[in-house]
Amino acid sequence: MKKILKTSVLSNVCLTLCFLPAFSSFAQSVKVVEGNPIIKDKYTADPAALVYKNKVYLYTGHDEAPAGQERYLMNEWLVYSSSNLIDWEEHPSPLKARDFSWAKGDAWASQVIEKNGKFYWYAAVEHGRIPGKAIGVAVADSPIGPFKDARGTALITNDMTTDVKISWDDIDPTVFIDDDGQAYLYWGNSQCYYIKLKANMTEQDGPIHKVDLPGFTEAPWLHKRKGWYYLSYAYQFPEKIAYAMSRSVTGPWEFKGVLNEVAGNSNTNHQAIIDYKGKSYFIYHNGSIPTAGGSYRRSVCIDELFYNADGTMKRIKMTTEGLKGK
Ligand code: FUB
Repeated sequence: MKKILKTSVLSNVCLTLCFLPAFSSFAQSVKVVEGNPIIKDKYTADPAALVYKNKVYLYTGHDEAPAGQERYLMNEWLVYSSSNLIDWEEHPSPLKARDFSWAKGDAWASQVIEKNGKFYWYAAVEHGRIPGKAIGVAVADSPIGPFKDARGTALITNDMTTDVKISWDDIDPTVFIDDDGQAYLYWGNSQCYYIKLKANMTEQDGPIHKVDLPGFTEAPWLHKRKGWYYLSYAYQFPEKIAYAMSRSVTGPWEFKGVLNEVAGNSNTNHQAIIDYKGKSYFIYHNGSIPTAGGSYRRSVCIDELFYNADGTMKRIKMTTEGLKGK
């Protein structure tokens, strides 16, 4: 039987819960939280969110660097689900970097999308043989996994993109399926790239294209609303989030300026944008857990996102209260 805690009495408490037959997996706990950050018992980063069957699935990286270590230590991804964006249920880690047999580690940013009842997870990792970061694809029959490598090889490797002379330009995949069913993968650091995906979601269809965006650092996120395509991304460094708009998923993109300011004491910001139950939300990370929070021990937060009548987005107001009481 599922137990529910009263927020006012037992905040930040994990409970062992019941068996969830629908997904053939054990739910580990319910996070009863107040405000931002929304996950307080682990450091979480690089949020991606999926709305599926009236629930939101939140996929994050897991910052495991001990206090004082000023570099990323990320071995696995985490998944949480919620029906109200306040109470988050944690599920077992559905994917680790080393689940890609060709990868040697670094569970960096990722995104999951659903197509025809299957869930495709595009994730950046460090390649074991081809120097640099790479993007793999994992697949599952449920949004909480278990996920398995869908190809046995990387979809994108560093030697496929030679314009930028860094080894980490092939990171931060965002995936989007347009109204005609065509899927696109955007990604990049310093240079933004995109490809079309074949209908099987696991293969490249055609060449790699470059997208020129002012101040592009990394973390592209594509979404569409009322005939406008939005390409938001981490801008400059330390990162703000800026965005561009277009009438086509492949551009041309018109730069619209800053959407979110530097997120406190984190030099990265990494956003996801969703609509859920009639409202829009901006999900990002900062370093706001007081013990050792910072650029390498980050925490996922959610605040509301509002649009202007002309389709542009209003500047995000990052709050401590988050969605509590809304
Ligand atoms: O988490 C590792 C890297 O930090 C991500 O790939 C970037 O988006 C930044 O958040």
